[in-house]
Amino acid sequence: MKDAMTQAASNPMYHPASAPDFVPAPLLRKLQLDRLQAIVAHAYERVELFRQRLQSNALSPSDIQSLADLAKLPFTTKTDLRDTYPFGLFASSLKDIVRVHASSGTTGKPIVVAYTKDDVAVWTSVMVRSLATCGLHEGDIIQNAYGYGLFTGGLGAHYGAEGIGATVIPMSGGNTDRQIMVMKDFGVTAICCTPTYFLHLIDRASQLGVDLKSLPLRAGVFGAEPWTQSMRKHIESATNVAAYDIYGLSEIIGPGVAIECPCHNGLHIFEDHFYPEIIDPETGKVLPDGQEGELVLTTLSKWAMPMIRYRTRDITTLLPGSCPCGRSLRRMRRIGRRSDDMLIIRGVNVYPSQIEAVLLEVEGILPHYMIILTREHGLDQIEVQVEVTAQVFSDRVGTLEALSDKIMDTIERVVGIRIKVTLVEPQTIARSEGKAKRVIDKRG
Ligand code: DLL
Repeated sequence: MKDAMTQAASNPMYHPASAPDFVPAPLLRKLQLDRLQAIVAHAYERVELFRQRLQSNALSPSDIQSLADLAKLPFTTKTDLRDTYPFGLFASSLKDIVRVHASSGTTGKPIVVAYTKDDVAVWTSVMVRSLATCGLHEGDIIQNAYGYGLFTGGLGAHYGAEGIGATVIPMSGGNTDRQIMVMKDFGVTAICCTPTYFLHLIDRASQLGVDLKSLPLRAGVFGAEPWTQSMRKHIESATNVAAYDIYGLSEIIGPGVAIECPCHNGLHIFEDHFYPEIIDPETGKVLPDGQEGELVLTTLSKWAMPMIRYRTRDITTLLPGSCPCGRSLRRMRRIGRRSDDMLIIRGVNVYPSQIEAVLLEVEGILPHYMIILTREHGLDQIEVQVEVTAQVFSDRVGTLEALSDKIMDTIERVVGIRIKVTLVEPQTIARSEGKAKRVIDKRG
């Protein structure tokens, strides 16, 4: 242990908060097993759904004698969170819960997640370790442009940035011109936001005549949606920003489940808190490292709402071999796609089924619609084209506009972002011969 730590500590990028990233694998596995046994026992005692599932499979917490035994336990899915809405999976009493967040469910209701004081401390610690991995420390000025609110991005990055001792500018999302002004005037050294929003900031800064290369901005912590190597190249050529990929999801904790290191070859998972498995999404069978499949995560140290074998729907691979940075934490390949139909628009999770549920409630609307995604100036745009009856379509223009405004308002209330709605004549939307195609993604 001493050797790995001494070696790590001599690296100029090393931050003391990163010490747990370098714990030798055998010690890490032992810690994981201890934590797994404790959390499974806690969930069994406190969460009815989990207890019933184990009992109906003739299992009990004492069946977990090794990390491999985890594969005996049933999966948890987003549907379980929906069915127990809002507090049914809480494993602590409300008096011990200091925070809740929420994220999109597959229909109208969000899914709710909870944290005790200790859970918030764990979350802060993994965010501190994430930012430390990106080379940030005391003295950095971090502009946090993730949305504050029920979304975990804002407060997650905020606590991490404060925890590392940096100066945090809690900008939240939007108000692009002001973001650029602050970035320039306050001497911002790092930014946290979705990668597409940063592309938009680059475009807007250029329109405003602000040369981002002349600013002290040197690191970007980008996540909450898939992005690509070519986006990284674009960011790194237009600015002096080293772009780091950060991954997380509300159900597990929020941002800070995994982070890229300066080697930029996969994201290190904070395995001492989140145990990863890769499964075949069709059969549920656990796959060995190196094979692509769906990421399943188990929280090892979250008490308010433990998640045992949560099916993330995110497709990735656990990379075999060690990373030159010396971290013992396993890496996953960046997430490029999901095994379900969830779309991520400007960092907001959107299910086509949420949009459909709103449309089907409106009189005069036909069940034929298409969701069209495009990207303009780096920002995702989403439009819904939906057929209306011939009678509605022949109404006055003002009536049609009022109807589409009403639908836009309702979708915004349900989904959380404003989506352009265009009403079209019957028979305009292409009919499909097989499975209905509801989404055209032209974002490239
Ligand atoms: O997006 C948490 C987060 C905030 C992560 C800020 C990173 C930065 P949710 O809103 O619950 O939580 O959405 C989680 O977003 O299952 C992935 O499909 C996707 N996602 C998150 N990070 C990445 C990433 C936050 N780096 C869902 N690359 C996840 C690709 C990502 N997809």
